[in-house]
Amino acid sequence: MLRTLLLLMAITCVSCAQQSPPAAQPAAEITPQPTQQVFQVKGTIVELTPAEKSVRIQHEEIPGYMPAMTMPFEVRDTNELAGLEIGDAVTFRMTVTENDGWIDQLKKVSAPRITALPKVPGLRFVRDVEPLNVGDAMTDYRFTNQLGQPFKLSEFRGQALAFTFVFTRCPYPTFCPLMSNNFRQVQDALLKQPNAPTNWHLLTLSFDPDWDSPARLKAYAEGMRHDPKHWTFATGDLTDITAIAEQVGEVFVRDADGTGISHNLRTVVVDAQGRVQKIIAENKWTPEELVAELRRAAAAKP
Ligand SMILES: [Cu+2]
Repeated sequence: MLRTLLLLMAITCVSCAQQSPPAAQPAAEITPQPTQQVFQVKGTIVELTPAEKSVRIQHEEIPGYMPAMTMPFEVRDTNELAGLEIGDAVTFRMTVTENDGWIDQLKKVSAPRITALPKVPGLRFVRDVEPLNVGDAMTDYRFTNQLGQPFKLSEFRGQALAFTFVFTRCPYPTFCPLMSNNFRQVQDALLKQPNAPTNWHLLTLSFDPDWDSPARLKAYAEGMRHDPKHWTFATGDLTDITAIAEQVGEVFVRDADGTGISHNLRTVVVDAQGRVQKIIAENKWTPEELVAELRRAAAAKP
């Protein structure tokens, strides 16, 4: 869908260019990268973590790109965070490329400061699970794959398993699309490496089961060029998805208008003996690291 949008934008730009006289064309110095999109966005600061070059913002809808949601953004120049506080209304420029996204030009605006954090709609309580730690036996769950077939996590026993969470409508390049692109690189690397193990599997779980039907997941999986023998996409009962998410620190909250989902990221490696080997937070990991974890997990002995 993003590609269609970019294509449309490119078409629009071409038609503008044809209408303007050639002399008025800006020189090459302002030529943006072809796949770069820039948006002017408004929002409210929810969390400031300058050490991680990150600011969590409850942002308004970005028409044509992303519904309103609360999410962390990378701030390349942390000097821009000076003087900003939680609750400040801000405007900023958001730049997204095919694989990256960041914000700059953060400016406080004189909107009334909110005194309380935004109310979280649709919070679900599933408290009958314990958090999982490294070394724990992975809890068994039953989900449904992209072909509509039910399966259990315990069926991957004997294989190294990495699972992560996405929702297929997530557009922001450093969030869900990055998790899927990383998984594809892991898949391709393990399929190509001559001495790689063969007992490994990737699992992408949707936390948007209302929208992400098996058919939609299948289309998404094919877009990712998945090898169905090694990479499963799954949906399931929201109670189960919430429970497994909660066990590994994955949090997702549907936004008030019902289309966006605010969420963090977790990627979990379970070894061939069914034990949790690693829980990787957020998006700073590389495909190479996950390949190394899976190779170790595939060789796990009792
Ligand atoms: Cu996402």
